[in-house]
Amino acid sequence: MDRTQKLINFDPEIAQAINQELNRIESTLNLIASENYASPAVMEASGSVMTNKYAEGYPKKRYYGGCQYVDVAEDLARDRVLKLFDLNPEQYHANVQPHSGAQANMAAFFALLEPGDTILGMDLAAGGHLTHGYKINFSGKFFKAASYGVDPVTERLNYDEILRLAQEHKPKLIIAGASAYSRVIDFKKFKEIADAVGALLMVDMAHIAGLVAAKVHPAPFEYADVVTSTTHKTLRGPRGGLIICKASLAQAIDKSVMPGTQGGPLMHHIAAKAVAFKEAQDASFTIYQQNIITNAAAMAEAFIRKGYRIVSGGTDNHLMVIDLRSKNISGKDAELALIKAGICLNKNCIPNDPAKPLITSGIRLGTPAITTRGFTPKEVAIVVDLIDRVLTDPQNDELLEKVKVEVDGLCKLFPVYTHNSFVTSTSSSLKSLEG
Ligand code: DSN
Repeated sequence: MDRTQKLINFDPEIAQAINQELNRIESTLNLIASENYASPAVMEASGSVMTNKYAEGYPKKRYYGGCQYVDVAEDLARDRVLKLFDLNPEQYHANVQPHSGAQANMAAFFALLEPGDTILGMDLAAGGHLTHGYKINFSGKFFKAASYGVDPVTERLNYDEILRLAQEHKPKLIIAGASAYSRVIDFKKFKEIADAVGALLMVDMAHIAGLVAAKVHPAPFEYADVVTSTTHKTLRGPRGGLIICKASLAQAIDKSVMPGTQGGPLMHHIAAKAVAFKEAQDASFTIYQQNIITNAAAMAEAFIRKGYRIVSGGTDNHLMVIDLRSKNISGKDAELALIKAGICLNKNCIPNDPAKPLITSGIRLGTPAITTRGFTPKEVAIVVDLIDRVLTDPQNDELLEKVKVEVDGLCKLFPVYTHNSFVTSTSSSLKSLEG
């Protein structure tokens, strides 16, 4: 009896929920910019017997016996992630234990800062991350958080203004990185600003880690003291976090992860991270990342042709935020109508949004997941058409049902996991969309 059948027999309710989630994945267009589909190999490792092992500490320095095999997994994960980003292990150190991006950021802050120190990060409302100083997050409660936004005209980072804010607030740490910013981030400029005010620089590259690995977005490592990331967005691994730092900070970072902010590491997830880092070293991964950008650019252009306003006028990366005010629909209502039609994305604030955060004037769209499915600009044009039809007549249930049928048909042509399709769709990403 295989593992799935055992679960069905023992716990049909959970087995059914998992099966329904699989069906949702297969039949929904996923445009959530921070999600992706992990490979069967990644999921095999994360569902493995390594879930059982307590391994507080680090390879060969554990507080528990019997860690010889999980040590292999953690050593491979640490070595592979440095190799993936072309980093010399004598100069850089990786910690692959953070359970999530938030945990990675918490550990990094507590390694570099004392409670009450000042940090300067991107405002959540302008496209920043929750853990970069939002007032009701730990980062805004333990630290004095100042924030920068985007230029009101260009809707891009204004490095002169960030410098001015850094001079005003004198932060001990400046944080670069965003969750809803569609333009290249200039890490060199951030380093110059940090140096000008004597601050440390942390880069949270969670959204763009896959793009950085494939060298389609500039890398932050030579400029940042510490780089944090998640492993499940463009990087397409299991859910989780990681930290890469200059070798001189290795001890401080390791101590801050365990015992500072975490206990036993999730060794099954660390094994799965190692698998994902191996996958990301394959030539097909570079082409996949290039295809994500090609698809995002095609999507932005198609929306602009239909009269939509993209925040900052377009995208250089895997995502975009659309300002829906001229379409007379809120982000919340757009999200609700689109999900009825089988299209999944999230409402999102636009810069200086007049609407409340649970309503919003915009939506955020990303191409990592549909590109994993094998979509090309041809399918992207169809997706934009479907979205436009929904947003033009969001109360029309008959139309939403009709679009849902078309979404279902499109999804069936590009299955994610069924019939070994993951192998097919990833190998289809071997083909450059620009060629
Ligand atoms: N919550 C994640 C996102 O969707 O971007 C990271 O902040």
